Parts: sequence; structure tokens; C-alpha cells
Amino acid sequence: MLNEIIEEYYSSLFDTDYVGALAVIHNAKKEGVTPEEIVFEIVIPSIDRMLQSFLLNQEASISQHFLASKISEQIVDEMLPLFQQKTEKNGNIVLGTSFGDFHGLGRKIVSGCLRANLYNVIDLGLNVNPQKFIEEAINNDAQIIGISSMMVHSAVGENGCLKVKELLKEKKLTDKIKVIVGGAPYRFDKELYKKVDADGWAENAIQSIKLVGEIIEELK
Ligand code: B12
Repeated sequence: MLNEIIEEYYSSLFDTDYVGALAVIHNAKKEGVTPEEIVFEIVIPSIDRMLQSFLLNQEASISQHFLASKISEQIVDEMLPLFQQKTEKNGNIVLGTSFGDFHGLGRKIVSGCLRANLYNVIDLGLNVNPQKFIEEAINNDAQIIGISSMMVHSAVGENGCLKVKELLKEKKLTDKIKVIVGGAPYRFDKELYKKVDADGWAENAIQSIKLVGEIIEELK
């Protein structure tokens, strides 16, 4: 059943048929597909698949990508609050997309998954400068700063993770606040997180829950 739903959804997404895509998802939910399955097995693989069609044979255009990501964001926003929740309360995480970067879907998914696991997430949104990450982490007593970067230059550039770490060092806060990163450049180069001096990285939202849990445990 899931395969048919995936194909139907992908076809609506590819046609940037907002109403159709939403109808497929809502019907799937009525038929018992869980919000987690909708996000991780339908929505995320479909956006990746569209990218492949764009890169490999130019079937999809960049504007199709943009509209498809808007549709995906809306579905993710609707599904995240419905994820199964655990009971214990955890820690504070300041999350944002790095300066100059306007890719927000992955960050929203990470944010939602962490919230669903009862972390208090302060989501700073897109295009966040390094000073803002530090200010918000201090003001919110955060144990972790999470930086999402989808482009190489926003990951390794002068306003990315390296700068955040430099500011934390100046304030002698590196023992109290850890920095984690994620996004496409880190998936392409698994050692990149070390080059930007991050304390850890995660390939996807599920892994980010594990990573955050381990770091908060170590800080206790
Ligand atoms: C959708 C998309 C867009 C949309 C973004 C819409 C939006 N609101 O987010 C639009 C069309 C606007 C766009 C624009 C551009 N894009 Co674009 N985009 C993509 C695309 C196809 C998918 C990104 C996505 O949403 N993936 C789905 C989500 C769920 O995955 P994710 O973001 O990786 O997140 C997961 C993990 O990485 C991880 N994660 C993410 N963040 C974090 C943070 C932490 C702390 C942790 C632990 C984990 C974690 O968990 C997430 C959930 O599982 C990628 C290709 C790709 N495969 O990544 C290109 C891509 C990122 N874009 C790219 C480019 C070049 C651009 C543009 C410059 C294009 C242009 N010429 O205008 C602009 C940049 C604008 C800007 N300044 O930011 C390049 C970057 C290449 C590079 N080497 O730097 C990519 C890689 C495509 C490519 N191969 O060329 N883009």
C-alpha cells in the first residue's frame, strides 16, 4: 500500500499539485499511515527523488523544486506535532540555519523530531549569524547549538560553525555548550564536521536525537 501512496504523492509533487499532494497525504493518514512514515518514507525520499530527476536528466526544474519544498514543509509542519511523544524532559537546544543559507526543511524536521522527544528547541530560523547563536544559547541556558548548513560555503565560510566555535572559545564556554552540525555538505564529506570544529554531526533527524541525547548525557 505504501508504495502506491508514494508513487501517487510523488506524481502530485512533481506536477506541483498542492491540493492533490495534500489529499494523498490526508487519505494516507486516514488509512492508518503514521505521521512518522509520512515524513520519513514519503515526504523526504520524494524531495530527494526530485533532485535526482533534476540533476540526472533535467526532468524537474528549480522552480518545481522550490514549490515542491513548500508543499513538503507544509506537510512536515502538520505531521511533526503528531509524532509519538516520550515522557521524560530533556535539555535546551538552540537551532538555526547558518548565515547566508535559506534552506529550511531539514532544520524544521530536526527541530520537530527533537521537540517530539521533549527537548526544548529554540528555533532561530534561517540565515542566522554566529553572534545570534551565542546570545540565544546563553539566554536560554542551552547545552547545544545546532547549525544546519545546506551549502558548502555556508558550512565552511567565515560566518559558519568555525566562527560560532571561535566566539564560544573567547567566552570560555566550550565545556558548557557543544556545537553540532548537519546538512548536505556533511553528508557528502563525513569528515567535514571536524574541519569546522564541530563537536558532532548527524546524517538525519533520527540520528540527531541520538547525538543530542549522548552529548547531554556527557555534559551532566
Ligand atoms: C529543496 C532545495 C532548495 C530549496 C530550499 C527550500 C527550503 N525552504 O528549504 C530552494 C529551491 C529554495 C533552494 C535554493 C538554492 N539551492 Co538548494 N537544494 C534543495 C535540495 C534539492 C533539497 C534540500 C532539502 O530540503 N532536503 C530534504 C531535507 C529533509 O534534507 P536535509 O536538508 O539534508 O536535512 C536532513 C539532514 O541533513 C539533517 N540535518 C539538517 N540540518 C541539520 C542540523 C543539525 C544540527 C543536525 C544534527 C542535522 C541536520 O537532518 C535533516 C532531516 O533528516 C538540495 C539537495 C540535497 N539533496 O540536499 C539542494 C542544494 C542544497 N541546493 C543547492 C544550491 C546550490 C542552491 C541555490 C544556490 C541554487 C541557486 N542557484 O539559486 C539556492 C540557495 C539559496 C540560499 N542562499 O540558501 C546545492 C548546494 C551545493 C553546494 N555545494 O553548496 C544543493 C546540494 C543541490 C546540488 N546538488 O547542487 N534549494
